[in-house]
Amino acid sequence: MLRIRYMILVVGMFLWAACSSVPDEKVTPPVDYLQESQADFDARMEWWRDARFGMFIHWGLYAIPAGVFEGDTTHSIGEWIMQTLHIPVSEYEKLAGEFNPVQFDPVLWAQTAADAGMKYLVITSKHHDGFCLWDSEVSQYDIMDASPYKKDILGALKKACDDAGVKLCFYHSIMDWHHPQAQSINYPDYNTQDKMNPEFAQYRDYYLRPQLHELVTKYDPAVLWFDGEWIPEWTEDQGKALYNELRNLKPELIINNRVGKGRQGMQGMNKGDQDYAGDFGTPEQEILSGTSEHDWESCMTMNDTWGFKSFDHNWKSTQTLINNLVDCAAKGGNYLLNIGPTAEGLIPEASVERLHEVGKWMHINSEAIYETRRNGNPYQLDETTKLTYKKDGKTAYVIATSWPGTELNLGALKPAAGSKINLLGADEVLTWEEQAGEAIITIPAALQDEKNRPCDYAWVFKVTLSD
Ligand code: H79
Repeated sequence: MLRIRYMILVVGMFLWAACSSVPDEKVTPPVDYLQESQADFDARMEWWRDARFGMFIHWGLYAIPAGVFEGDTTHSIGEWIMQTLHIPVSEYEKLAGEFNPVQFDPVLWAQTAADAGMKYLVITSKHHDGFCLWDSEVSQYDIMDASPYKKDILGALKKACDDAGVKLCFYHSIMDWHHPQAQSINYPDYNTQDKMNPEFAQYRDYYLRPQLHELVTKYDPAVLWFDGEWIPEWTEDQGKALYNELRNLKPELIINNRVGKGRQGMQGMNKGDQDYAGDFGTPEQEILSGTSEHDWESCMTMNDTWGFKSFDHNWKSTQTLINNLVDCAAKGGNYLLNIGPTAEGLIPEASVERLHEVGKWMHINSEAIYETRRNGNPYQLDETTKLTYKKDGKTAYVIATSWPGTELNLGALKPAAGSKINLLGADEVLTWEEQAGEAIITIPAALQDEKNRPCDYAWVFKVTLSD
């Protein structure tokens, strides 16, 4: 008995010591992650560079009006409907009471991303409209407190993503049209975006930052993808401070450049005048015209909206999506391809069909995408023939997004002597020879018949560069 009491005492003291040694404030001085070495940066970015392909998900209250609010139609991007149709906060927020996505299937969403070959998924924890997809401790304007659904969407997705081997990441808007100490001050006069909220620091310190702490500590996201940083209240200094604060919470976290004020318009790369906070550039709806020495990710829609719009049927072809993925990889960037699920929780059929086709292509050809890096060699042979290089530099992939015909001239690309070149998805070793210093692959007659090719859309020739 005494022995048990003694053990309880010892265990109790141990627990007390353990708890009391966790201070409210960090006792160790915070690390200055703005001074990170190149080696540490490279190590942290490794999985992200290897991934090359991710899924963007824009999902929130705007999926309910889906482009039409009380008879008014927006011709702009759907998630901006509150702003573009001048809907007062008091009207828009009523949508929360209708948000009940009973058909949301997190396992299906995560599996859809994985099957398409996407290695990470970035979902809107909060878009500019301010509505939150998790039970935020500092907000009532969230899925648990304001909607009839009352389930933790981000929590369910976290589990599903972990199970599917997809890294969960969050988009989070710095701007907030709903919060009284943020941009709701500009409502209902929607055109005074330059009117600063004098209480913005309160929003930042008692709402925005606590929310980000919640997201990082509860869901352990791999990337935080900021947006809405262009508001005049937000400064580069605040961006740097937030970057450092979040990295101190989770050192391996990757954060986009919209955490600060570096980006140059929609092209998304940082201005060159100073070092800005953030790990990668964010071209929006465009792909860089060439390579860059910096990391970057092009985010793009599949139709013309991010958030679901019932009448937007302007879908890009699967061919275009694959061309874009290949173009990004060839130029050393990632491709973040968006879906906008419905208010019921369904991924639009047109998106599902295209993701399925991309997945079939990736099943054969993903080694030409994953773990590739930009290279000093050319990134393309011509407009439709792109090059990727495995990160060890030993293999190049020649990706032809239109069928090359009976021969393929590798131009400036030099295969190793005796390189066994083959088409991915087919074992046959292709003959090639050097003519006037350029390697020319002969493409067999059988492959001239589409039916005999291993895939549609784009064909990959694997070339050994050195042993
Ligand atoms: O989340 C997606 C967009 O909602 C967000 N970034 C991507 C990833 C984004 N925020 N701002 N922008 C994109 C720039 C968009 C400006 C426009 Fe408009 C919105 C053009 C038309 C609607 C506001 C209203 C500016 C002009 C009219």
